[in-house]
Amino acid sequence: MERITITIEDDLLGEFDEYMERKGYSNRSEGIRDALRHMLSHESEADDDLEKCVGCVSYVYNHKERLLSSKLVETQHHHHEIPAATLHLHVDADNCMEATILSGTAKQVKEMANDIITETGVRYGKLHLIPIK
Ligand code: NI
Repeated sequence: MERITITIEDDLLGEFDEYMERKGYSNRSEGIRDALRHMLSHESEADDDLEKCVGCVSYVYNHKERLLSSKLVETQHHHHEIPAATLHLHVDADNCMEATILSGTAKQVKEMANDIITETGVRYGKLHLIPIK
């Protein structure tokens, strides 16, 4: 581990400190390391489709919507070569939230996540892609 010195405007540092306090970081170094990891993982998303990755795709949907639940299961079977595990939460009488964890190349993970997110009736779909090095 190396020690570095950085220069930051007071306003930006103030905002960063408030953010860290809200999130519960105990020191600036850990907050800055996480910010860098976040920045670099987003950068590599577009970089190399063959890179080994894990991903978490989260989304909300209405399970009473015709055929949607079975379409989502169908999507997972269609991509059965990609290891996946889904956590399901019954949010209220109508809505479900799912978080599906995927493992594969960046291209595979992005394609499967995209098939889920773009299904009609799936809302707030978002993929968190994490490169494994
Ligand atoms: Ni449910």
